[in-house]
Amino acid sequence: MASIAQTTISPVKGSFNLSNYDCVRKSFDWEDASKELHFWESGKVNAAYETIDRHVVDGYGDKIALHYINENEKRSLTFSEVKEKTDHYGRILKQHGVKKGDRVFIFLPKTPECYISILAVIKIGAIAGPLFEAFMEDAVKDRINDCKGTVLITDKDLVQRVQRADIPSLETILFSEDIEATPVENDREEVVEWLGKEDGLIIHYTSGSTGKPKGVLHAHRSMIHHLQSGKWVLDIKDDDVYWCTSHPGWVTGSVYGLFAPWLNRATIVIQGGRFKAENWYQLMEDLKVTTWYSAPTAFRMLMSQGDLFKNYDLSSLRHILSVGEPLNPEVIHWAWNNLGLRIHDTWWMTETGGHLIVNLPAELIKPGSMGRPFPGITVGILDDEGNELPRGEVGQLAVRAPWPGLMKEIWGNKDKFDSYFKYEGWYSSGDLALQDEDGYVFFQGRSDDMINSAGERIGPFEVESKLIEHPAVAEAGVIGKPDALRGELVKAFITLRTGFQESEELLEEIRLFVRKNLSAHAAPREIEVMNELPKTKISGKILRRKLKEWEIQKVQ
Ligand code: 6R9
Repeated sequence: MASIAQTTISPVKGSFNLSNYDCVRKSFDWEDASKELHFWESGKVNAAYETIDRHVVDGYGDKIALHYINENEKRSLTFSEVKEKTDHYGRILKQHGVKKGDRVFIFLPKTPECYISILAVIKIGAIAGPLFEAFMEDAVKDRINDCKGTVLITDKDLVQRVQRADIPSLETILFSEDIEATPVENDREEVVEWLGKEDGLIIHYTSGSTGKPKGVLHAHRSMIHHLQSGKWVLDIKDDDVYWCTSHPGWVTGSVYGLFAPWLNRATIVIQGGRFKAENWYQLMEDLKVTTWYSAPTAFRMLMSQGDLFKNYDLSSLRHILSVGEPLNPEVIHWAWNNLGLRIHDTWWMTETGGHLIVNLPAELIKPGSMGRPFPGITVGILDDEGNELPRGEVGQLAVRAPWPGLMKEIWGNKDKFDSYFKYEGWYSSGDLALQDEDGYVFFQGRSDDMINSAGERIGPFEVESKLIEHPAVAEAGVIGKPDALRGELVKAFITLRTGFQESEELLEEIRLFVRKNLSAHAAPREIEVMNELPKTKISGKILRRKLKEWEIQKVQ
């Protein structure tokens, strides 16, 4: 059995939305969770309605729905205002002929307009495709082309990265700067399109290890998962000020930055601009943030700033959560010793649509573990034949399927979708883990070549494909190199075409080439030139595993 941390941290005193996990675990039923939502009675399903409009109908229209804060801007909107804006955006989209099931992409920085656009698309029954603001030309183009998006909402700055001529399905580009002032022809028209639980909600692209990013499509039924995990894991209460630091282009930013908090009627914080420790602490002080959901890389960056937190009043903070990459025990101890708060790790994936393994606020935390299965979720650790392994053994982390948040399909790729269900009755995550006697799950790594840098999933294939488009690069193998701050960093091994000489300028040019065409987070931070790359004897495939072994040996 792998060695695991034995120290635990008890819950701090307080009232929690769920305080008896073992009892609830046995009796919990997803159907019951749905009853809170309007559609349970009305039969009319629309996640945007449940997220915003429902609260206005229930008399909470004047409650602050969001605080927006950027270097030179600060504003707030109530639930009524968000409702009106999503209605207006929805009507404009309808005027442009958007219909149920159409794919509408949103390519905007983290602003209220980004959130409003996503909800407006959903409100009129179309499928929202949020794109991360740092994506470059090819990343934007590939995603819209894959599911044939017809409309794009962007701004006059980001539109420069949209190569319209290469996206034949794209009929309309709308600028968020203009939508507000554009008149609608019929401002009485009913905006909400009533749907079924299985209808498409949102599509998130995520990296694979062997191909282009895949479009993970979620259905409206996911809102049950979002609602319930928001209640129990985020522990949202009516006077909370909730801040999720992720952009809605990543699944954490949509599910736990938008849906889960707003389904639970929380006031959310939307923060623009780049990471800066001072600004983050200042924001928490100014807005009296109570609940904060972020990622290990961000916590490690704050930790590296030492006592900086002492300059700020963080007394409103009561609940911290983490996701996306392994959360080091030392980070948990740092927060406990310095902020007096535990960090609650959560494990899930784009494909799972919501939390599956969690640390509930009222439960013991074992630093080093990701927590225990969410009520209603059964985890299995499987061997390569799909048999369950005894507690304490490392194997494939799998989950009994289905559950409400589980993806509906991989866009246009049934084989890929089916590959997640190769063991009868189980969803296979691709992660390796062990589960201890108490049910706590410990992450052990990936079973494939996926890279996790600062919580972002990066497929080596996509980076390799981009590298070899550069005229100097003959072949490329890309791996995640262990890194204290980012978990892993993207490292490329390349061979050069004849006629090219290795030089610092050339390597920098190659790095910028990937950065400019793909995205900043996928650009290799290190590039090493080799005479040849290790390959499999029979098929001649580049052996990423070998490259990784070398790299790890170098570090040790
Ligand atoms: C929500 C999200 C999913 C992959 C997942 C795993 C890694 C996520 C983690 C974690 C260790 C945690 N991951 N949470 N690893 N501890 N608490 O992150 O989705 O971007 O699809 O990534 O991230 O490897 O399989 P996504």
